[in-house]
Amino acid sequence: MLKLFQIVNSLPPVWSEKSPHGTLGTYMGGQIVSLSVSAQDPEKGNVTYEKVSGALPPGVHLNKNTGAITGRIPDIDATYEFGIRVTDVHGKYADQIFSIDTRERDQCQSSPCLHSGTCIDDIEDFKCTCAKPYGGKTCQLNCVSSPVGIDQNSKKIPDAQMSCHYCYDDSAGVDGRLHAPQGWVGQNTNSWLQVDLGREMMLHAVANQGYASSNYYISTYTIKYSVDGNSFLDVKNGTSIMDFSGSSSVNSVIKHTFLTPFKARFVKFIPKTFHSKPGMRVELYGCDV
Ligand SMILES: [Ca+2]
Ligand SMILES: [Ca+2]
Repeated sequence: MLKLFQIVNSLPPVWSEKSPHGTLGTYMGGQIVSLSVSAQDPEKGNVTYEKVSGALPPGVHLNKNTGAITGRIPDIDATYEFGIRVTDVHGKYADQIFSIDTRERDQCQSSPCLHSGTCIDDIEDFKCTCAKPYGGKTCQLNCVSSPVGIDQNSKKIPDAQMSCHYCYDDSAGVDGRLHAPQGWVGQNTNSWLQVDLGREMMLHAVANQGYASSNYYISTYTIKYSVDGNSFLDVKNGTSIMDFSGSSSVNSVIKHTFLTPFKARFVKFIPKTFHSKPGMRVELYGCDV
């Protein structure tokens, strides 16, 4: 009977005048916040807090026992409005609307792009448009001197991604790595050595050597490239297909920088003129896109 009397006569909690009603402030993306809302029950009993409408910023949470609002502010320009209900032990409640303003942070402010790259701000991120020949997240790489890793000494490109066509004798695609012990050997100008980079890259340069232990080397070769492995384009010098000079001896490394860097996943090396048999070992230089 006493309990029933208490429930009927229990007054709802009252939002604290000291609590920052309405807007809880403006915060920058990435900022860690620790705010709170509070209400007291006239009967001095415990109260709980619950969001009953709207939305808190993603990553920000309300503690139902303490009214604490904590978390990491999202990197976005927005106003989040939400209703919180405070309830006493008798089920009596009071609602209040709150809001939090968030501001996208300019991730370009610290000038993260190197070598005259242009920074573009993004959500929680930035993108660099790099000046030639630089690449990488912050334009930190010189793409002309960044090997993709065909080289025998790094083998970042797995064996399964090296192939060849009209290979001479038991020569295989994997033999075509720069600094490989022997080298890839084709039969004629219908032969080719192919490298699948595993992903699209922006390619800036190429290097080749001849076959190591015989006098097989390529005098000139052409390059075809593709993003899908089906339709290939020629690397051109203006309107005509570019001839790349090979090594004049088997072991010297001859490197060429492409006039225009190109985006590709598959690259074919095609012998055009050669000494004895078309033998070669290759590396490409470039950056991820
Ligand atoms: Ca009460
Ligand atoms: Ca941003």
